[in-house]
Amino acid sequence: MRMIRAKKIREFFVQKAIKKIPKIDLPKNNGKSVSINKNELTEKGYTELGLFLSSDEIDNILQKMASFKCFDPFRKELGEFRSNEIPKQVHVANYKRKDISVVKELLDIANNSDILIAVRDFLGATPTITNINMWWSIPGKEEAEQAQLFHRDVDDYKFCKLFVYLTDVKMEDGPHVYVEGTSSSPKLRKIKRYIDKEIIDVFGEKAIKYFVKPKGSAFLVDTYGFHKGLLPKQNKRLLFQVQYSLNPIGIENYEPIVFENHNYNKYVNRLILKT
Ligand SMILES: O=C(O)CCC(=O)C(=O)O
Ligand SMILES: [Fe+2]
Repeated sequence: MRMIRAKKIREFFVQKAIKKIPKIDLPKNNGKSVSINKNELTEKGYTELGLFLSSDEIDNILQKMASFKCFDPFRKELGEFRSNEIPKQVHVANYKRKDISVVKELLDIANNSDILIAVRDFLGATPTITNINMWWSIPGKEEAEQAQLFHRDVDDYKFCKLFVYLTDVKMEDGPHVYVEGTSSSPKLRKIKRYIDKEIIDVFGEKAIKYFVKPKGSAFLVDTYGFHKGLLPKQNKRLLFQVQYSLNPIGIENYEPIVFENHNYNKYVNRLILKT
């Protein structure tokens, strides 16, 4: 049975990893200023950044993404398809990292100074962008699958994810769901997908937070704590996500792309952008 490590052991590995990470002066004044409560990220496991993108900024991003195809990471045999021709079996339709990584507006978000500084303080070391992702969650499915069921992410000893909604997300549109306080809880250490009852029995219904928010809203989440994307019933949800970690994620196959004349920090971006 695969288990997550006890808190003290995890903390030991975090400190060991931190010692090897170069201390870097992160670029200042990159992008808009945003106030971030990093203590809340540590204590509750999430913190909200409020309305981060305007409708016009989102439209511009969608226009730039329009020519890119999607794929279902759990049904690779379906191949690639456009976002307006998603096969009916598909629960989540992801864009490819190499396509997302050419959109400057998205790299700007990932490299926002205030976000990088808050994440550095949370991690205790210079962050590495270990994933940059965007996907549609599709309504009308019978049953939740994969990340639509409660789980902990176990990608590294310490990491967090930035979520930015690119569509309005009401309760019927598959909000992100987080169980408050579970990023520091040693309970339920077996690595598996959990049904709602198992989570409620241990943490209580009140700990469950639904991110019902308008498009443009952003939040940082320590997804080592329990979370899921609720199966959407009504509308499809588009999410942009950036993952920040201490170390590269073992199972990822990184193919950094060439991006001319950027001012982003080379170390932070080394897995996605060629130096
Ligand atoms: O779709 C969501 O809201 C959650 C997805 C998830 O499990 C993750 O990003 O780690
Ligand atoms: Fe997850």
